[in-house]
Amino acid sequence: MNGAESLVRTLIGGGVNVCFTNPGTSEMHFVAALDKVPGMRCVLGLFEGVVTGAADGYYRMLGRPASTLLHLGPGLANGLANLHNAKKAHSGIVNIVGEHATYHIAHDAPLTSDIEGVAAPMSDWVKTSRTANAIAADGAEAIAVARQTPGRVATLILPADTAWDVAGADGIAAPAPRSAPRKVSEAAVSAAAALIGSGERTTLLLGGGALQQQGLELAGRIAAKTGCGILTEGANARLERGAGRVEVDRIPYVVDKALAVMRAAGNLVLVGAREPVAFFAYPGKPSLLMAEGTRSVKLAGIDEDLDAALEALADALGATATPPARLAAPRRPALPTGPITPAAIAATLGALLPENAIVVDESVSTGREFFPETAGAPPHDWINNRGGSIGYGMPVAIGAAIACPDRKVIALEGDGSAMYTLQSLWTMAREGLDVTVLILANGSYNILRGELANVGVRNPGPRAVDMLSLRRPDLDWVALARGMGVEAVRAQDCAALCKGLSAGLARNGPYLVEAVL
Ligand SMILES: Cc1ncc(C[n+]2csc(CCOP(=O)(O)OP(=O)(O)O)c2C)c(N)n1
Repeated sequence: MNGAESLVRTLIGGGVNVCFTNPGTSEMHFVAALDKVPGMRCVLGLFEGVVTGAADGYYRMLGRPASTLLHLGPGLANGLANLHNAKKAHSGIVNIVGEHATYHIAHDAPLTSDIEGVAAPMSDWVKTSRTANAIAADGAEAIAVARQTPGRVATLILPADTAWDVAGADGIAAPAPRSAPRKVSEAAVSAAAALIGSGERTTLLLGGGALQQQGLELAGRIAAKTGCGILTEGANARLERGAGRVEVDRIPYVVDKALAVMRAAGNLVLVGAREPVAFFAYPGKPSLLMAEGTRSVKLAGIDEDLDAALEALADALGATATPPARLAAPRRPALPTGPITPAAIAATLGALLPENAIVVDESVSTGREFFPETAGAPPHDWINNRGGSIGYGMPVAIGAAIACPDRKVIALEGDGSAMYTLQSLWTMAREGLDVTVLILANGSYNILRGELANVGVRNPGPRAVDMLSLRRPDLDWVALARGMGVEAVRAQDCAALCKGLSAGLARNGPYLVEAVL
């Protein structure tokens, strides 16, 4: 057995059995090993941002890392933006990055670069495996790091000679068992209970694993008993919502709207969330989205057992048996008619979302009001971009579809964002993934038009305005999708949108609807 096979066996033995790849010469032994060892699902992405984003989406759904295979420093660099998003979402990923043979690096060949340096900012752990004998143990360590609570990005660099040399005796290492998340202290529970019981308006700000059914239900009980509010951060790695679940709002993106929400929220009890911060600084506006005079208490951090923390808090407040507040009643809006507007898209989604859908939301400015209209749709998951680097949506949809083949994935894509990683469509077609992509075709970087004004630019000139336009030429999403093997349709009004979306939802495979706004 060579080092590459030793690593593949270690990955599969450690429960990492999906590999999103974009290989090159230095990874050829790893690629060859994929055929020697049964049990690894291998998925090719035609750009590394697709590969890393897919691994992020896979983790978000299963809480289990996939691996990537990336080609030296440049391949890793191409994947960094979506690794950044994955890191901000606390997704566990095992990146395997090929490297030149150890003795070749000194010659500064064209593809030589400082891979550890490239990896460091978007990884939680980086290691170069120096020998075929070491690779199994290094691979096991990478898996153990990636599957901690919360998940972490582990980047393992695999020199070509480490991959092709003969590995040690059995060549497989087992990762250290996953340790249970830390339990919160009694002091944290009593401080949170005291704040909620203080008589001042208080809100539970939930994040991470607290956004799944058990945590939400406990928060709903606490809210019912005490009258406190419940809110989530602006972007969630995965939120379980829909009819019968505790309904929660997100903090809005726009600072003034966020501040109004936070004024109403009052003091905060943080549960897997941090004190909220504005995406950007704007002249004369605060960075921290906390209303003046309000305080926060941390009940539990992202590395702690959030459900247990909420359970302890519910217990301290005598709320464990209180029926949860804010359960969303089943509700479907009527299908809209006329031209396609953001509000009409919201209603169409609310009317058509299938049960158990996974919504990957990269709708940017079009989707700001999607939540109220979809809150009463059948239970579904809602995924946001926590890193703010656009181009995450379709790759994450790939990973979610591979993680959950029995569920419909719906990717809501601003046309500007979708262009970053449109190669995703080819992978969806090749793997037959059950993803319906809805392109929100407003022909512009619409959000940035508002941002020009928000940062204080008055009367922008034609050059500035042109930098925010996707016209000259117009994008033809139906042609782009068909060119990559995905069937597609253009919708110019609500009737066509409903027909197109219904067609996508009815089939078992990829489909794209271009909604012209
Ligand atoms: C990697 C990266 N580059 C640039 C940006 C800045 N940016 C934020 S939103 C946006 C445009 C998004 O356009 P689109 O997806 O069409 O949504 P819309 O604004 O029209 O709603 C850009 C360029 C970013 N967030 N990330």
